Amino acid sequence: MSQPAESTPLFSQTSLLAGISGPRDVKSLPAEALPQLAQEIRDEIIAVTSEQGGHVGPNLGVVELCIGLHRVFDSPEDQFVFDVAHQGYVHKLLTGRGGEFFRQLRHSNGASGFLYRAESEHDAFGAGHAGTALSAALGMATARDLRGTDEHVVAICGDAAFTCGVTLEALNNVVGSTKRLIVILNDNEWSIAKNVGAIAHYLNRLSTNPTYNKIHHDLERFFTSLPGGNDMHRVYMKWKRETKDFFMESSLFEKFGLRYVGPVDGHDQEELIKNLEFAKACDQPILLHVITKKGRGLEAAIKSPEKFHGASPYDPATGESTRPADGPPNYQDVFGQALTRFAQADGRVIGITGAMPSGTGLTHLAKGCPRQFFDVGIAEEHAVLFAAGLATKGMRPVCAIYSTFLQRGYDQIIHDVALQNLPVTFCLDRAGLSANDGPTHHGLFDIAYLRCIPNVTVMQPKDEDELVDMLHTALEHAGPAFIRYPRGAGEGVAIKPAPQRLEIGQAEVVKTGYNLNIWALGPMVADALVLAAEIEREQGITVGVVNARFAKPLDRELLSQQAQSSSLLVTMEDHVVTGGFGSAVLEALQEITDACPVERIGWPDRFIEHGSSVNLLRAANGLSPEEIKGRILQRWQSLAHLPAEADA
Ligand SMILES: Cc1ncc(C[n+]2csc(CCOP(=O)(O)OP(=O)(O)O)c2C)c(N)n1
Repeated sequence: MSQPAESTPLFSQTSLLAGISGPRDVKSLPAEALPQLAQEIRDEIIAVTSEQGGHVGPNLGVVELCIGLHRVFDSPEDQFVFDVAHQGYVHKLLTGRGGEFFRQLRHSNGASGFLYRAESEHDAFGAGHAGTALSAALGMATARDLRGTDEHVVAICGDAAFTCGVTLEALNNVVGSTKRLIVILNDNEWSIAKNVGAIAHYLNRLSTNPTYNKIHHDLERFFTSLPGGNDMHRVYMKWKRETKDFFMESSLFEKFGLRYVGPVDGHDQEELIKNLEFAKACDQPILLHVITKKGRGLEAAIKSPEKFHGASPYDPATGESTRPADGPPNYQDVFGQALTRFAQADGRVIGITGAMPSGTGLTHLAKGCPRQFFDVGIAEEHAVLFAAGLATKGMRPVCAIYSTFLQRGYDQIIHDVALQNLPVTFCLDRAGLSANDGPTHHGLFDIAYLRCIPNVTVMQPKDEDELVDMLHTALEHAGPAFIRYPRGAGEGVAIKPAPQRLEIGQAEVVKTGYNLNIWALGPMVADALVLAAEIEREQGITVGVVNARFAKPLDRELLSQQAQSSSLLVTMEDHVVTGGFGSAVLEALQEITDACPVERIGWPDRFIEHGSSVNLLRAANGLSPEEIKGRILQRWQSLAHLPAEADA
């Protein structure tokens, strides 16, 4: 494969990138300038991500591809649908979102780390979850056909997108939906970790055995170039079908009705543009198989593709993190290590991840108990159903899936796990805010979408030691159990040598109060203790704090006792208020007693943007400690007719 001019821009000493305010500027550059543009884009991505963190590897790999797309097609009339959309930085830089906006990538007021329809008319479709591009693009192409317009629709999918069921569902529907659709398969062999499964092996065979494809592609091109080319091509394809691939095996994609072209070197700009032109002229759905190198242009990223898929700030020279975590261990590592201990002690314990071994902490299990570890690819529906099957045979499966991605497995949770009351444990990392990533990644809905399901237990630990207790409890429990916990570091508490089995549905009083009591879930317990101490100091009101532990089942006995004796109950959760833990408390109280008012503290009923930090986003959404205190006191004062503590 040819190398781009990576270290010595030849065309000009002045910045080409600075002169790009939109796709028209990309088109107006002479072809000889494109290597320099590619180099400048890589430099900018490295400069910005080394400061802010972000998806380094995926973006460095698609520089030539995105330049090619903007040279050949006309965005926004032609529409690019990027799968996951974590590789959208180059597209952003070429569509007027460079400069300071890009330098503030993933920060409040800066560019989102994903594509976002509200951010630009060039973002034809927003994303953050994998596997959505092909279906969405097919919908757009079909709408175009029905409306009688003639723009191009291009889906850009990574190789791991083809491990998603939804991508395969879309593939199954291409024939019969539209006659014109361009699919770019951006194949770098990596998901976040190495891509897994039979399709990954198949793509690997296709890309490492280019001879067959080349002969086939050359023949196709030859027939297309003859007078009446498209007719000749159709005759050739018909012949190929009728000989039942006797002479030449069709690619998998051809069996789904897409013309297959590739593999194409995704860093050879000229070749890439030629192939994109060819795809543009094609009068049937076409898949262009483009081979790219994740992290191209940054040695550290090429050496460690998994670390540099999404990296925290780093030193570009060494690849070392410039903000090493020196605080308490992350929840994900505490979970991964504890699960490994449980799995070592009990061969029935199985860990399952949907393509996120490092993010979920399951790399610990993969190392410690490889036979009890399964990476099923980006296939959350399958992960849940696979776990259900394992559970029917007496195994104790644990699905480690981020809160937001478990949304994919919802029907399987209800229909396959809960309805059959199977003992599957779900560990939902990133429950709460995932600040820099934004709305596609915040885990703010899981309590609401889970607590309405019969048979399930939903819990959240106040710290990492309680997480281990909860995992132990869930593994001993006879039905489905969900444990949610936040991104990042724990509270810094020691892990007990032997875990404690918790009583399901029993809360813990961590501070005794009088007639104002806060019921907090998860890390909100620590916040509630600080708040309680402040209110006591400033207002002389004794405030109790309960570690709720369970969003379902609730501790109705304690709730009932406190409802009788309290003037106000406050609930605090890192979740939307709508349908969340506070709503569960309200519903329960309505059945127990009408007497006790409840103030619910949680995220408001709107999608929360990306932002520089959780604290900034809290402040922007009325959830700073001061505002929470203000709300509680205001509510308390509105209840002034109730006996004050000293008078009672
Ligand atoms: C439903 C869902 N599950 C998991 C993820 C986490 N995730 C983000 S990117 C990614 C891998 C994507 O690989 P690929 O599509 O090949 O693109 P590449 O990064 O290699 O360019 C995964 C698993 C996700 N975004 N969505």
